[in-house]
Amino acid sequence: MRLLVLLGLLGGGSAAVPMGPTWPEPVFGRLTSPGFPREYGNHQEWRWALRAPPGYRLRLYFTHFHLEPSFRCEYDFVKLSSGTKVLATLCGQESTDTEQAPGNDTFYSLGPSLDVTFCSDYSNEKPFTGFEAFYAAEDIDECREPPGEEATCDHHCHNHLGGFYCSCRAGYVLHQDKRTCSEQSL
Ligand SMILES: [Ca+2]
Ligand SMILES: [Ca+2]
Repeated sequence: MRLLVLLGLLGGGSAAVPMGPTWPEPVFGRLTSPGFPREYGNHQEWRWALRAPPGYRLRLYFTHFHLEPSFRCEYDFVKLSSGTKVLATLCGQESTDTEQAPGNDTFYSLGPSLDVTFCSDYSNEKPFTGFEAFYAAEDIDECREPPGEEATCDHHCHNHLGGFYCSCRAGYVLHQDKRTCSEQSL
């Protein structure tokens, strides 16, 4: 019997990795303007369509930002959008009343998609070195609802990577909608 157990252990050691839920591929990377850290050219138009697994969002921040400044960023710009919603249009080097530069801000997608566009116009008054940005997918904490919005769960909310689930206090049962708690009928 003991020998069988030992053989079993040895066999297990060489067996394939047990099947389980597949971990989402890590999503992360670096984006730069063309030619970075050298100056970027005129007439550039680049677009990156970043996608996170379901239940995740994308976080992006800049480690370098130096674009031609212009009123409302009409000349050269980096635009961040999620679906049809524009999150930011960025240019220059420092924010002013009418233009936004990223500074130390961190940007988050709404849902799993983040589109980054870089455009330059036909001229630069002096050389500009462009941008460098890093992004990564991170879990959405569904249990942290913004103030003023209805709670995700009636009673207890449990966040996990890629999703969440609800549970109820003793004496209550979870409704089929997986969010509502109703008193247990005897
Ligand atoms: Ca320009
Ligand atoms: Ca989650």
